[in-house]
Amino acid sequence: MIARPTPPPTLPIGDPPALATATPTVVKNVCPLDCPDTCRMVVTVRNGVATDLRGDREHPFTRGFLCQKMARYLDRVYSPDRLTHPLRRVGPKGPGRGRFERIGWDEALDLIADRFRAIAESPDGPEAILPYSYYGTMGKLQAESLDRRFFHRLGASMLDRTICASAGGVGYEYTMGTGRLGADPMAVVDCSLIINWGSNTANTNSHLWSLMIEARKRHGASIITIDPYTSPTARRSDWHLQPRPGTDAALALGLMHVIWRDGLQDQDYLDRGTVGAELLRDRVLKEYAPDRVSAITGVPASSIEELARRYATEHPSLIRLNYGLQRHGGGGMAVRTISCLPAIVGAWRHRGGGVLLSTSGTYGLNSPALTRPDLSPPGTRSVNMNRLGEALLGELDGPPVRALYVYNCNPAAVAPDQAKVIRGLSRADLFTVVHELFPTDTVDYADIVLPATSQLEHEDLHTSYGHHFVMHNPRAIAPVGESRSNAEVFRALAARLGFEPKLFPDDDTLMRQALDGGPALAGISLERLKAEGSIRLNLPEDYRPFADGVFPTPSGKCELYSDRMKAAGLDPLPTYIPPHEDPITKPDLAAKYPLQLLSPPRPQFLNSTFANSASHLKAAGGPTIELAAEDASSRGLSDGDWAEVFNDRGRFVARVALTGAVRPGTAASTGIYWSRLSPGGSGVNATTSAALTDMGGGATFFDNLVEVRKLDGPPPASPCES
Ligand SMILES: Nc1nc2c(c(=O)[nH]1)N[C@H]1C(S)=C(S)[C@@H](COP(=O)(O)OP(=O)(O)OC[C@H]3O[C@@H](n4cnc5c(=O)[nH]c(N)nc54)[C@H](O)[C@@H]3O)O[C@H]1N2
Ligand SMILES: Nc1nc2c(c(=O)[nH]1)N[C@H]1C(S)=C(S)[C@@H](COP(=O)(O)OP(=O)(O)OC[C@H]3O[C@@H](n4cnc5c(=O)[nH]c(N)nc54)[C@H](O)[C@@H]3O)O[C@H]1N2
Ligand SMILES: [Mo]
Repeated sequence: MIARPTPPPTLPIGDPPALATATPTVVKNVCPLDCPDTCRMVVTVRNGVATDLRGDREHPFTRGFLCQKMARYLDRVYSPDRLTHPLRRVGPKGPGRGRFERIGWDEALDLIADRFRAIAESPDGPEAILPYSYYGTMGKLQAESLDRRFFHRLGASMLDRTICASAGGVGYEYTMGTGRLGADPMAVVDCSLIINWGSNTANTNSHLWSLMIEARKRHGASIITIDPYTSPTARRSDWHLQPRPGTDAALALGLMHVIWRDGLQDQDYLDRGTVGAELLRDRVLKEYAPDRVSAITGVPASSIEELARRYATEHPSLIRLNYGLQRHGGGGMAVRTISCLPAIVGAWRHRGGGVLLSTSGTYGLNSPALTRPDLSPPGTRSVNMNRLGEALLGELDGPPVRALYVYNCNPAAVAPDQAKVIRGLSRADLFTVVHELFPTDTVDYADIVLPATSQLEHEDLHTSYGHHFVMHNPRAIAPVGESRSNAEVFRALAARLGFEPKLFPDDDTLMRQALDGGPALAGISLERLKAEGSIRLNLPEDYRPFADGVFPTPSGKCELYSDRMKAAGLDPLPTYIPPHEDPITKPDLAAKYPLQLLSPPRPQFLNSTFANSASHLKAAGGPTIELAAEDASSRGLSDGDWAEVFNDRGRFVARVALTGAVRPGTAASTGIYWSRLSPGGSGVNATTSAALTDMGGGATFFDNLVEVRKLDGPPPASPCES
């Protein structure tokens, strides 16, 4: 472990008197994780130390409980493994001990500013500097404000933040005219039929799940899950359909076939609220009969018939459409196709009915004012974050990447095609800055490490992509050690580079600029938000966004046929696009690598966050590879054996788990484990591909053919101990 910080963290350094009162105070914070639930937390602070943290009973969506990850957040805040002061590399890059030395903030910031200035003034110019971030925190101040302004003002390369939601966002937008509006999550309690489609709701959206359970208890709502993996959600559902990975669009088209064939469509809604219904009807009646769909998806034709009938007749119905099905070559088209379904049966008419992908578009926050894209010189290149390996190895157009600045992200563990990413990060001539709370896999490749504050140590403003409340996160405790927030660091770097101070104002000014947005925010001032903590947006009590059949598309209707898709060279009608690595369409590849590997997150982790925490690791266990019994026995593998999972891109080591959760031909390895703490020093992303989705430039993590073989001898050691 590098640079173990000195305990005791129970006495934070530099505790300002205002925060260190002897009587306990209660602070209401906001969970910062990249999760739709954006919970409100009640934190007790004694003598400047947070001693208790729990879910807020008074918050209508949090309803008094936290997930198993955040319930132990104080372990993280006060972990002895926290980075507590800046570090400079003194040895070679890669995991190992003693390769950093402590430096002061002034020295660290000077080193970064000097290097950035030198690169910007060189013939390569500022585009040779690449920011790399995702949503380690969702807070607007720490993830979408001064950071963006700083890199825009610098003229650095732009980053296309495509690792998670862009395929589905674009696909949904083609159909609906917006990627970010959907059914009201709070109204799921009123639904009769609930479909979790590519969504492990019980773990990844546990507060929505609790409302689903309430709908079942209150009035017998049916919970259905469509997932090739028997996730915890699938296990607890009333009905689980288990399609082959990446075939969801075909399944949706099969449902449409049955609905139209049997006259179960809502003709009035179709006439008023859609374009292209006749064309789509012709296609599905000709091409997507249940038998053919069954051959593609592996779902029995009788199940397709039954689901279609129930979906068309049991209202209100909600499809919780999430990310699992997006991470395949045809992921955008799959979301585009599924999001046509509610218009065909008129589900949008009903309270709680329709599709729920994201609610983030309801806010109308003034994002341009916060991020200032206008500061970026016209024509600045954009780098797709899924192609980090290629970018670092000089395989993309434009100047070489000479400096990388990573924050809110752990790309060495979470990005696809890990071996290539690591080769890129290992370049001795690459200047890498990593701003982090912990010594992650990415920190192992940093030249300068900066310690970051936790959510209790900085202020922030939060929206959500899974409910309709805007929230304020006050600072509850002083920064641990010398850690500083992202916003503070960008202010300091901007000052060193001589950028205009008015572009880098204080937190209150930024929050005011953000709140100066659309009608849903009217009357929500910063003062009011600070006083109340969490405020529901100005939306009608009975929020049903598309009940009247009006959509923000060019035609004003739900576009079952899309001219814009045609213009973009895509099929204007919903269709099925097989995965890039589909055993049916790629038999040669499948002969070598026959198993379709899914790698969704484990319930105890948030992507790679918490995967270094002893208590979370204890609950999670180590990396596993789940196989169908016959796929294991044909390879001589038994439960608990050590195995190597591999393809042409790379390999990782895991224990075989015969859980009965996958069908023959599919495998699952849930994560995301840190490579530096894993046997053999690599994780599941050593096998995943950097190929992109059909639209939105999204990641294809679950579109991944592999083979599995027994390890000879004991498992290799991990590079570092946890
Ligand atoms: N506990 C926990 N909660 C989280 C996260 C976490 O890491 N841990 N991550 C957060 C983030 S960043 C996100 S983006 C969301 C993700 O939220 P979800 O989308 O719910 O998460 P996943 O588990 O990635 O995928 C959901 C399910 O899709 C399945 N799946 C895979 N391929 C297919 C397919 O082709 N078709 C269908 N129908 N299903 C498929 C997977 O087996 C998985 O069970 O959750 C957020 N919440
Ligand atoms: N194989 C596979 N790969 C995946 C996925 C998958 O399901 N399977 N999921 C994908 C998805 S959905 C996503 S969203 C990405 C997520 O990938 P990442 O965005 O990298 O998410 P995390 O792994 O949670 O890492 C976030 C890091 O940010 C740090 N952090 C937290 N708060 C702050 C802060 O205030 N300041 C700074 N500077 N740092 C902070 C945390 O300590 C943590 O190390 O991973 C993707 N990768
Ligand atoms: Mo994500």
